[in-house]
Amino acid sequence: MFNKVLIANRGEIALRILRACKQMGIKTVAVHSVADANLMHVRLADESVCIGPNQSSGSYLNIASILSAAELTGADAIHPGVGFLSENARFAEIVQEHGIKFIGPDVEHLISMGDKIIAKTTMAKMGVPVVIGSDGSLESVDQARETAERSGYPVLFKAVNGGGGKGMKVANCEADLEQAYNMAKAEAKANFGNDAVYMERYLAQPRHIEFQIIADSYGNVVHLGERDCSIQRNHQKLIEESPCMIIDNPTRDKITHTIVEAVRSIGYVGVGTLEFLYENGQFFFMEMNTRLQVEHSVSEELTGIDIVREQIRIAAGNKLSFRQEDVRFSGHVMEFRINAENPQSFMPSPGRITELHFPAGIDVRVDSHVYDGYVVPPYYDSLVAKIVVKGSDRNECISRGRAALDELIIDGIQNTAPLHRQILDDPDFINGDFNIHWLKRWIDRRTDHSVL
Ligand code: MV4
Repeated sequence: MFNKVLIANRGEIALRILRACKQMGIKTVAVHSVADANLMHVRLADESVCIGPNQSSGSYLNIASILSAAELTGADAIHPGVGFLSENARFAEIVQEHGIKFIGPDVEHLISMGDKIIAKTTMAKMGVPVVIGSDGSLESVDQARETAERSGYPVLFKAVNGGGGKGMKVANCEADLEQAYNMAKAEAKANFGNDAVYMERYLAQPRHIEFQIIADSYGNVVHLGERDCSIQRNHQKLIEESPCMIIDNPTRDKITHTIVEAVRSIGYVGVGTLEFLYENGQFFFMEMNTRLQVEHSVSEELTGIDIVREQIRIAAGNKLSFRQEDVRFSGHVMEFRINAENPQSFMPSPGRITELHFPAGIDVRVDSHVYDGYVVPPYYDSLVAKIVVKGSDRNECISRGRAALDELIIDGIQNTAPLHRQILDDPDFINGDFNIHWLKRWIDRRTDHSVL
């Protein structure tokens, strides 16, 4: 096992990783920006190093600075957490070249799954269902027209180097095609410096469902079920839940079997997530996240498995500590992301927390780094807490969610808890009648009413 792990991240996830290390008897190094000297995990770590200025570009994204800290403290592994350098193949490569273990997959898989076309082609070859569309990037508008004819309208253009939905353009019919193609190319060029685009059939009302997998270096691959992440706004997830209430067991068994075999075939090692769109009873693979995710807590509560601990054990060359048959999925879990934002306008709301009380009780978990008097800095992601609740079924889970949100007190800054509380009373949400566009429409409707 590792002797000392450097945590190259901040906030709640850095604290989550620190807790796993402490429980495993591993020493910890916290690295932080100037603004983050007062973070809870910095205080709890065995050692800490300031790695740069407030802006992430000079600190949490500063490869040289992080490596110096690792060398200085004699860390034998680096956990990159989520975001920042967690999927950066160059970082992983440099870390390994310094004889330090990168707690994540091989560089090869960071590269292949980091390329959306390669990821899609690879998964399709392994039998994972993908959206029909072009084979790789499009060479001309004529090729786009032929592909659209074959796939069926509506179609969607996506930037090869894109991300976060930027530069996506829908063409509903042949008359729209040329303009959509040209606009997609122009936006791709402007945003990503590469005008290459590809095409997929457009799914109008899908849910976003992702599957958690864990693979060790001995060919053992297990899944921890799915998370329905459809409640999102501008590609920021607000609520995640498991299980997805509209998937039945035969459907789940079929897709998880395919995923596990695909992950084994490509020789992937580590934790990962396969993201799908789900519409009319069918799954379509979108991309693979080759890292720990913020919403991993949902799957942990559903299964009782410590995903971060397993991730660290696997990186150290150990076998998975359980088999698929040992995994028990019990009850229903929801995670509410509490952000330091105005719950109406979603404007960031940094500042000092003047009073703080977190909910607790049976099956109520709060993942948070903040404390009474903590100052939320304006420089980073505004996530301040994840409230994760479990019930024996979805209704009990919702009831516990309402009670937990009612109990939460965060004074001094605005936060998104009131929004979550309202969603939990919405009939569509309660009935499971939603898709990836539901929250935007719900907010627009609510805003219209409050003007009147
Ligand atoms: C799609 C789609 C509909 N049809 N692909 C947006 C970001 C990128 N990761 C995938 N995205 C989408 N791809 C096809 N063929 C709709 C989206 C999409 C979306 C996906 C997941 C979560 C939120 C979303 C919000 C808008 C659009």
